[in-house]
Amino acid sequence: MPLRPRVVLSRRWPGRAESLLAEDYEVISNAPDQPMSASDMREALRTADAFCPTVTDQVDAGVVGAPARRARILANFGAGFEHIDLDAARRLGIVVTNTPDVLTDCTADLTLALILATARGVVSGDRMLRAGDWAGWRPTHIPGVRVGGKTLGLVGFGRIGRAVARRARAGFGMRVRVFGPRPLADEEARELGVEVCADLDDLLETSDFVSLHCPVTPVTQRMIGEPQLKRMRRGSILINTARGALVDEQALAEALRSGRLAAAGLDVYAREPEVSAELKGIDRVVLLPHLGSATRETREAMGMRVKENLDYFFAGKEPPDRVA
Ligand code: 8YV
Repeated sequence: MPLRPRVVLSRRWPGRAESLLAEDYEVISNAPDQPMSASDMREALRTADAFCPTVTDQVDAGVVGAPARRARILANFGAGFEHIDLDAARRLGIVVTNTPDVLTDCTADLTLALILATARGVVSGDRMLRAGDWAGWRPTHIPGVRVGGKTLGLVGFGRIGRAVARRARAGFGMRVRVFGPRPLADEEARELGVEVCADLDDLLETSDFVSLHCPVTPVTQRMIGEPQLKRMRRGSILINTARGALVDEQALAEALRSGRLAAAGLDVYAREPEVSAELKGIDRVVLLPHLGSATRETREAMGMRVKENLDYFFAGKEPPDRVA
């Protein structure tokens, strides 16, 4: 094992996380903080012992299979890892890790922020006031919808989905219905205070708010398309803090224009950082630039979680968050 393994970071990390990493590793940081090209990433794998990508890096088979590769671990800075070709990594015996848990609460908080923002005109009100269009209080101004007592449907019920359910129930008195790939025992559902839907259609047809909390896989890609949007209640709201590729964005724009959906709150997009001009043209959509985990505390914790995985790996032990 190298004395101070060389680690390449694909983007700048918060200063504190970079400094702590540098105590035990030779850290090659990305000073310009621009996304790395495929050839930059291949070079990183050729010259370093570990590479730490983020969601902005397409670590595909061409990158993973870089000739004369030295790196034996890809320690992702982030929970989602659909941008890494896990099969190629497995074939080549490269370990892949991620950073679950540490971003659960912040991503759940942002989900609630989008629920409230879309339901209560938080962004449109701000926009109107700054434009000088506020003529004063009146009973009919920006009538939002009440969140308490409404039904929230959670598609995917892992760590983040559960954290959203807790907040929505305890904080806002919402009824929570869930649908996910793993069966939920009746007792667990009772304990969590959620109702289990028979299938996705059942969830879509019975929810006032639908919020997505599942990873992108060949099965879930574009799982919310025109037929699914048509099943949603008239006047309902779609929230997505998971991945843009789960949604057919053109069909979503159409559902908003037709009035089937009252609003949408999005933090993620199919082709980031591009955002569809159609969606940008619709006022009732609140658009955020992928901020789910964007708190100082969480971004530092993500860096520390990457370090923990590297520490285990370079000590010859199984990293705690190994995904391949
Ligand atoms: C991260 C995320 O900041 O962790 C995830 O899956 O979506 C974000 O909150 C991003 O992925 C960093 O790689």
